[in-house]
Amino acid sequence: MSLKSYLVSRQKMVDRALDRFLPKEKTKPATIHRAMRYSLFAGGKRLRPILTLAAAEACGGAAREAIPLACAVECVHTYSLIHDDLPCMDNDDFRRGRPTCHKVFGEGIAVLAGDALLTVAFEIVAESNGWPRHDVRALIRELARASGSLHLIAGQVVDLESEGKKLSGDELKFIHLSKTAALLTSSIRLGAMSANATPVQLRALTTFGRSLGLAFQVIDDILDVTQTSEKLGKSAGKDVAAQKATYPSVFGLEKSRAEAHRLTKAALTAIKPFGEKAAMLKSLADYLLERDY
Ligand code: GRG
Repeated sequence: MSLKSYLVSRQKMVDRALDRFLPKEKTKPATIHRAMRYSLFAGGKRLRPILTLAAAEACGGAAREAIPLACAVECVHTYSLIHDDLPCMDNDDFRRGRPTCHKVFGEGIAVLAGDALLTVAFEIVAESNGWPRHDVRALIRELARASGSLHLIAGQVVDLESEGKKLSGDELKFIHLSKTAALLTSSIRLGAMSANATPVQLRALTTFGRSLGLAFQVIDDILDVTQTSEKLGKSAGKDVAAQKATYPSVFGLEKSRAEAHRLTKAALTAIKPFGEKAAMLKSLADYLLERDY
């Protein structure tokens, strides 16, 4: 299967399942369910849930077994975007090609829509059966750690506290590892866990996820300076305007591009032992690197 058909088929699978897991728009109180669905179905790339499915397949599992975990990860990701866009955080008006949640529903409902998406993510994971090597507790712990104050929230805190400050390369890497790579790595690990992955498989995919997650953020930083808002579906040039430390601002564009290549290569080396079963993970990593910049 070509990467394009894979992406389309897996996006549809994820969207259908998300629609089943989320309360319907008219469920009372309708405002909150409309707001949750507004952001969740706003046209995200579904990168993280697709990585969950591809990792399950790389470990010999079936995408349908991994679907609840894939949906849970997308709910956490969407919550983080809604909260990140709030005026008290990054203050953004535009996300996934449309006005941000708080612009449409107001700040109070946007905060609650984020809270509700984070909560429903754990409800979805809790409903899965678990697997012999990875029980439901392990799955919940995995997602909780990636989303908590040592990872996703840690990255956001340091990011908030660093605005306008000059950061070292290590400080920048900490933000990127926490804010981006942790949830992306967990998406992959959860997929592997749904295929009853061995410790060796899990370790290899963790290395893959960490390098891919960092590469993804370096590329995202590059795109923020090289692309238009229209193309990105979110406000371009925001990092520069907010005097945020980014890979290009700390290391320059050329070094950032070289780093994205190096990290992608490291990611690909980690999944070599999976052979053909990891073909989609490999294509996805290549595709992310070659995003139009
Ligand atoms: C509010 C706890 C909390 C965390 C916010 C996600 C995040 C942390 C901030 C958003 C800004 C940012 C640059 C995050 C890094 C991760 C990233 C590049 C998110 C965008 O992911 P994509 O491109 O988005 O996969 P779509 O819309 O396609 O899902």
